[in-house]
Amino acid sequence: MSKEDRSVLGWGAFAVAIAALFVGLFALRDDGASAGSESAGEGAGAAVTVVEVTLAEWSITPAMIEVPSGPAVLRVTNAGLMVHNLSLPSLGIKTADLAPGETADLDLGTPADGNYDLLCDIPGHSASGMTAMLTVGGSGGGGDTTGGGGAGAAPARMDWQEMDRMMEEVALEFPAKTEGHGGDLLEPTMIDSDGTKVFDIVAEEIKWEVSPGKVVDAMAYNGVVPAPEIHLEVGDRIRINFTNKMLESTDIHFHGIRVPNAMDGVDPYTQPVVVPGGTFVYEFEALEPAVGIYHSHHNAQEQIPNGLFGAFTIGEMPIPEYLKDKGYTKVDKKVNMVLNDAGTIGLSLNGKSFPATEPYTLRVGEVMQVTYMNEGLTSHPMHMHQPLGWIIAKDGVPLPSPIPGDTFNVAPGERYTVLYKGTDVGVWAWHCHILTHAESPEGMFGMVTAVIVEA
Ligand SMILES: [Cu+2]
Repeated sequence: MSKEDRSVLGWGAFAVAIAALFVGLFALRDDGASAGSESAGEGAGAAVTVVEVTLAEWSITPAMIEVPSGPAVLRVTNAGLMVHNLSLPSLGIKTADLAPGETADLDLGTPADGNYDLLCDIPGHSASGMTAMLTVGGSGGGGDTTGGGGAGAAPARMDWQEMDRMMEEVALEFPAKTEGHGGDLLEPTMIDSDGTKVFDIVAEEIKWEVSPGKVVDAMAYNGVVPAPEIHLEVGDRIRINFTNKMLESTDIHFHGIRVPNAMDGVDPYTQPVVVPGGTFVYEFEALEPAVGIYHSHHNAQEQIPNGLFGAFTIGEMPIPEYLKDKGYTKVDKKVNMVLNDAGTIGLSLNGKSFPATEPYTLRVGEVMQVTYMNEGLTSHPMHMHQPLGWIIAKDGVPLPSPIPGDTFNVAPGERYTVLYKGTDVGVWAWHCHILTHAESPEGMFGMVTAVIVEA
């Protein structure tokens, strides 16, 4: 009783659906005469109904689609800014993931009369509102006679006990176990005789479990999302032996790291593209402290959200004197939190969606340094219920004086380094405050975790 209950039947949407239906039918008559004649022997009812469907953040328009009995095609256009698809789970069919501006036909064949849920199955998107309902053969030709059915079709409200039960069920799963853990520190494969730290990085297409049972086609460096963190000290030399084992070309850009132009990873300008099976060697010196990211710079709007990102840090961000005076004398725990909202992985913290996100523990008086890194396509105001945070660095540049807050808005590409000191005991929620990135009528999901402060 979930999806249909959430879709709202507005008469406007209904009219749009009907209009789209007729446009589709006429279009078919215009160009489909010869194709139609092939199946003319099948007689009446063989005409294919074509309905235009538009995807965007966070809607499927029209939300109520009605087609007569018989063969039907949904012509799906992604008018949004992110990758979306249109899935009809009960028939096991869906479009490919559509980039912004792309159109694809979803051939329904000849579906049985009845109601079908439609949704974008990219994680988080249906919960954010990308659902619709398809009715086949429901009202037939006589629109007026459905008046009686209209009462039944009115959006029923989910009963509150059911809502509470689903929310509690998800909440109690946290922290749920899933396969794979990303973001751990990467050890050099070897140290060269001249002291150069050598790392091997392999880009591969993998299966990644985002939340319990939700396994997606991801792209990953060294098999995990986020990629393992590369950490250097100022003055270190680094050599990265990079191999592309994916089925498409790629390269690596060192976002926020000072490198020679030839190492900037922007094919075809600074290097040749690394084709499937190809390799490239990145080599440079760590010149100054940095809080950066390494990620793809090729088909990046897909490759990055699908998983090709990892932290790249050099040296440490200093604790401002102002905070030292307030008892922030040393960092006891360091956390990178990579934010994502798109691609196959979708709304997630460090490659996992609630309840599979990682909780963090902190004792009263201990200081946790968190670096938010946004590798998604939209901003995320990250909110911790307790304790208060202080921004000490923006994009790896120490601030002259720290900025306090309980919510820090992190735009795509930005990194904020924040200090939190354990203050009041408890399990404190920690989530993105764009609420559709964190909650749904079926419970919390996506960009939610917790910090557990112990005595
Ligand atoms: Cu968000």
